Amino acid sequence: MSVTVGPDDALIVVDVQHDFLPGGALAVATGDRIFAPIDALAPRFRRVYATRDWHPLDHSSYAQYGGPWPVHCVAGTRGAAFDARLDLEKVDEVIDKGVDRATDGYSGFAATQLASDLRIHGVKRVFVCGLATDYCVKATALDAHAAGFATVVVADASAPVDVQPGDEARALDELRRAGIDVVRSEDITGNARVRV
Ligand code: VGL
Ligand code: ZN
Repeated sequence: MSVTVGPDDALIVVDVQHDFLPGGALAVATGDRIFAPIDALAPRFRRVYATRDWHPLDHSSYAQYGGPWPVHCVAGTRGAAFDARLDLEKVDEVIDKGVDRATDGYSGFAATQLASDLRIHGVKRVFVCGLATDYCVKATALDAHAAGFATVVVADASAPVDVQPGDEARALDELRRAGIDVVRSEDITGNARVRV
């Protein structure tokens, strides 16, 4: 299946932060694979969003508060900062999520301005990529679809935590069943930033 980037499309790059990359507190082992595909994709979109997991020190997702995760992405720390390999020149808007201790913040749409900002800019379809496929990419894509945006997940521009082997495949299946297209970046054609 091939899909062509047009003027009503936006790219949402999820949580490309130190703590989710090798060496980080909640590292995605294959996380480095996303940079080349994202670099190739981002310049072709008229609008690019980057989400950031941005938690308080007492966030409810941390193990010491009964949650599933080690402390990660504490607001303002190096672990929460974007990796320098993400070209912020291509990013139009940064969306912080999981800012309240009680919201897990997996989705870029949870308690943020993302949906209204997309609508203000006339976006009809979103392409979602980043970290991690089986958590925040999945949740963001499901919420985008539920909010009425056509939704495409770019599998190779994303990478999974894979707490259990097979979590990535299960997440992609769940997305397809919800009506979301799952593609690889080589199947994406077009460039909304050049006149054709
Ligand atoms: C994420 C676990 C906890 C993610 C965020 O970005 O996928 N995963 N917080
Ligand atoms: Zn988190």
